Amino acid sequence: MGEREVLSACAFDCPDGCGFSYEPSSGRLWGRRDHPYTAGFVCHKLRSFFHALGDQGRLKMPLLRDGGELREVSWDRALSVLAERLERAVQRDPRRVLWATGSGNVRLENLAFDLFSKSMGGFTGLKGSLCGGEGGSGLRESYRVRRHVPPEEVLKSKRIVLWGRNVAETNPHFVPIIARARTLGAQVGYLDVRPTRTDHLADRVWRVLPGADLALAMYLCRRLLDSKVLPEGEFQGFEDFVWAVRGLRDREVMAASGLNAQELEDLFRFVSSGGPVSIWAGWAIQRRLGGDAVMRSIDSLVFLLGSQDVVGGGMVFSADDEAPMPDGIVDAPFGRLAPRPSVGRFILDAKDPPVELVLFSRCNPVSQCQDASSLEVALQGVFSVCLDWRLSATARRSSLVIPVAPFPEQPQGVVFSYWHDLLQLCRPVLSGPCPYEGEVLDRLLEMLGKERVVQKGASELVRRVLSNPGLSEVAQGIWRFPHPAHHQGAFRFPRGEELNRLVQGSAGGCHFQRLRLVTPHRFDGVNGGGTEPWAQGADGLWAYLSPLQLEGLGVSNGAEGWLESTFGRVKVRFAPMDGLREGVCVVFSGQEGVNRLIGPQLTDCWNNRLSEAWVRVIPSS
Ligand SMILES: Nc1nc2c(c(=O)[nH]1)N[C@H]1C(S)=C(S)[C@@H](COP(=O)(O)OP(=O)(O)OC[C@H]3O[C@@H](n4cnc5c(=O)[nH]c(N)nc54)[C@H](O)[C@@H]3O)O[C@H]1N2
Ligand SMILES: Nc1nc2c(c(=O)[nH]1)N[C@H]1C(S)=C(S)[C@@H](COP(=O)(O)OP(=O)(O)OC[C@H]3O[C@@H](n4cnc5c(=O)[nH]c(N)nc54)[C@H](O)[C@@H]3O)O[C@H]1N2
Ligand code: SF4
Ligand SMILES: [Mo]
Repeated sequence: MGEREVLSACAFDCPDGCGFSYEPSSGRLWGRRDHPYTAGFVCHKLRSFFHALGDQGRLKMPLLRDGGELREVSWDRALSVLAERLERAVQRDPRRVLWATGSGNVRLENLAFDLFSKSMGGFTGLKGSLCGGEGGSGLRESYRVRRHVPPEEVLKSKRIVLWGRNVAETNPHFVPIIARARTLGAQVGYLDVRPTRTDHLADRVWRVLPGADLALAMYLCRRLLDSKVLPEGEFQGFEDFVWAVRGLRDREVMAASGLNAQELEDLFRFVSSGGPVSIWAGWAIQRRLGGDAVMRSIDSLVFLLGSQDVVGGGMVFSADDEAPMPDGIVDAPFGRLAPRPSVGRFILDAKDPPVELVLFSRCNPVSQCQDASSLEVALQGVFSVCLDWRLSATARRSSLVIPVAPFPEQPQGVVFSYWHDLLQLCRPVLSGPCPYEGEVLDRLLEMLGKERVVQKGASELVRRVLSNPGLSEVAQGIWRFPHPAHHQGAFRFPRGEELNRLVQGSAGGCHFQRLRLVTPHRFDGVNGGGTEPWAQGADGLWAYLSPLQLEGLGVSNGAEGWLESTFGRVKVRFAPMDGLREGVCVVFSGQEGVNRLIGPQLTDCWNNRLSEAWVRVIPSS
């Protein structure tokens, strides 16, 4: 250990939750070896980020739009413009201010920033998720309390199913654990719509059509029931569920999944030939109407397999990352709620009162929210302020940009993983040119004659999180969090009527001349905060189709053209992707423009439907 080495943790929105060491004198960065999951390495994304933070071109001063252009202004000017706008809006109605947040960093104490809204009388806040909210709420219905499945339990699995979960690219520290499970005899199956690096980790890969998952899970349940498997343990709603799965025909499953009879048979044999079975589900499969039912059907499959609450078995999605949050720090901070996934539509339509000022913090919705076309229009009609450490797509369209310190330059805080169970200190390892966001908000409160409550609230939150008596120390600044070790309550099957309605709606291959748009997360960036040149739009957007489909459309590799949907049109270049099915078009997310193609429709709980999009190819003539 070097003398001046600082221990910290990565606060990116990434399941791995790595612990790292940083040596400021040499700029050396490495993964903590005493962190049970980091195993001594951190990924390229964190390295590129540190590189970008040291960049000369980094945003250091506020920018204010003046005659159409963003121009550098002094801190005093930026803050007084903002304070004046805030005062004016709040005097009329605090709900005229929209406080839009995201997952640019996942430090728990960010929650205390909502105290800013509360102090100002309650802005309009956001509700609903761009990420795993829909699937998460579904899985909470299955059991009264869900158990946490530690990743290392796969070492006890006989079958590991990566169901639309691209671990090799989005959860890299899972790779060595799964590889070890294979040496211990586990078989790995992978269901995805396109080839990925995770293919190399799997014994069997099923290439399915987008949206196939509900029909597939119901089919597998039916096959188990046909072979006279009966559920064990306490359960509810079984007969209704059986009625729904028995009503699903094989040809409907084949049409929905693109798999033939033999492939379906292989998949059934794979999951049913001996447990424990652990199924690790990804995010794209639940970003749709009924995403909760998709997850509950896979959960039902695991239940029927007898692999719930068994070491090495389980249905695992996102671990409960809100579990360590103490109550009573920030109660009812908002006067009104707007849907996070389609915030642009809300700004355009809001009345009583309308939105006149938008504050973006830790989010890049112009790139990441669905219905981005509407947001781009909406931002032309309101005063918007973007707090970010860099000039994101959203910052570039805002009226005022306030540069703030990114997580390695922030005061001590805490991060928690949605994959493993470690709570970690996230320490300041660098000093930078910009203030902490908490300080900016407190300054504004002070300018408006109010008490500085934000940073105090953040420290109190950290103190309360760390005073949880259930924590056990693993290493310096790392604790295990006491997640439930067992499910509690009877297993509740999903409602048959809803399953039937959803599966009928999702069945069927391609619409005439339309392709299903798939927008996966990139290997080389985190969401819409990527620091690589591609994420800044340097390379333009690439749309991938099956080689045969490209040929059929008369489009050559590298040719320019357009993708068009009901909601927008974007310029792309086309390329073939081997192994992609016909009727599918892949454009990576995390880049400005992609989400212009996706519409505003939400699920019942205001979660996103990012996985439900259709596009048409328009070749350049
Ligand atoms: N490198 C990297 N890592 C990340 C992130 C990142 O941006 N980059 N983001 C982080 C975040 S916020 C999240 S939520 C997670 C997401 O982690 P993942 O869930 O692994 O990533 P996704 O790209 O959402 O979807 C996973 C896979 O589902 C496939 N897929 C799409 N539609 C369907 C479908 O209908 N059925 C099936 N079976 N498969 C389908 C996609 O092709 C993709 O390979 O990753 C986290 N880690
Ligand atoms: N089409 C499509 N769209 C998607 C997805 C998809 O798969 N397909 N995935 C969705 C998912 S899973 C997620 S989680 C969302 C994520 O979308 P968002 O919630 O918008 O989060 P990020 O894209 O990570 O954007 C983070 C922004 O915060 C900034 N930032 C980073 N650290 C800080 C900080 O400390 N302070 C401040 N003020 N800013 C900071 C970054 O520079 C970046 O501009 O995107 C969703 N959008
Ligand atoms: S982005 Fe994820 S894998 Fe990379 S260092 Fe951070 S937590 Fe680890
Ligand atoms: Mo996410």
